[in-house]
Amino acid sequence: STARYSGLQALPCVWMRGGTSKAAFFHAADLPADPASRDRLLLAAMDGSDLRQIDGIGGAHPLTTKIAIISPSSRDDADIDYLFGQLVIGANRIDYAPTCGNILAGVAPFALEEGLLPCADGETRVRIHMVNTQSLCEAVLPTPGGKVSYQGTTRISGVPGSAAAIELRFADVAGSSCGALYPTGQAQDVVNGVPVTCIDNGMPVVLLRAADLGISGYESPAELDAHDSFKQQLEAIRLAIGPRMGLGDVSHRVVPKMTLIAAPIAGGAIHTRTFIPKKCHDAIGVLGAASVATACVDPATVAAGLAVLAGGEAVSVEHPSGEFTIRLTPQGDAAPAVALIRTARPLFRGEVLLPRG
Ligand code: NQM
Repeated sequence: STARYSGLQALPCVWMRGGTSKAAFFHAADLPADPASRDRLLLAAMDGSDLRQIDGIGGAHPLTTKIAIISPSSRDDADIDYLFGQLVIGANRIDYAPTCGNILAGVAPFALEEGLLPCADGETRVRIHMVNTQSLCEAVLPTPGGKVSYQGTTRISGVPGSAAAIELRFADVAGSSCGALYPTGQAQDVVNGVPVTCIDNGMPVVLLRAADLGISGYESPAELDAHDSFKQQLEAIRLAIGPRMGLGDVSHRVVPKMTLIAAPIAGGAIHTRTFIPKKCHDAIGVLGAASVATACVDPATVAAGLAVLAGGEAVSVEHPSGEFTIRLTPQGDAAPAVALIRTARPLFRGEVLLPRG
């Protein structure tokens, strides 16, 4: 499936923006079936070893060095399988523990454009099996005249301009990685003297009140990234709680994400700074936001007293570059169902070239 190019190996690839992230999309069929050989190829394509990723196409930031591997679904209740990989820059490894809800927004356009399933006339629903967490998402996107449409009036914080809306619906993502909505068995724990809420409604997240760590929670991401003692304290809490969340030793993993919360300042429900897990996010992840929103509607979590709930199903999560609205629909005793809007766009289609062997 790969072709020669002046002694280099050529691998078909689509570079895609999904929400506020970017990823290299590959067909599983174009990659080696053996995971070790596959990862060697992907790490060479992206450059996993260098912080600037100078010898590959990765974007030298966790949000722009992501990988999506796509195939027809192995499940009867899904159309497409989506395996997500987070390249850990400089560590030369790919973490398959979490999924990514931003890159998920690009999966349906990729699958339709690449002919993996047909487009309906009007709108198309694509049932996506998120292989990392073995959970399902239904993506709904406009396909007027049986073609994917990227133009539209939907704006999302962190992306310039407007585009067509892609709706993502998740009925059952609680405990996606940890097995339970509250992986430690309770809505609050105390770690190294700091009260936290560990929650997984699609993404394992640890919520902490910024004030409990001696910061306001309104600092810029750059300011927080430069605050060494604070970041050491945050990482110590993450390493201590990871095993109690059922994630094992998380020293080389990108989960759990750490979200600092503070009172809202822009009409939303909560204000956030999220670490993924060591670098501060310029916005917030999709399923990370879903987990944070879910914590906000439960008075037993550390968000109680800070979260301002407007009533209704929309929970607006404020972040450094705007807000992210998560729609939470109650489902009896189960965790609430999650729905949200993203946009996505293919940026480049071609072949990534690799040294042979
Ligand atoms: O939480 C960043 C992103 C993400 C992941 C991260 C995401 C999600 O913004 O589902 O979207 O948490 O590392 O792409």
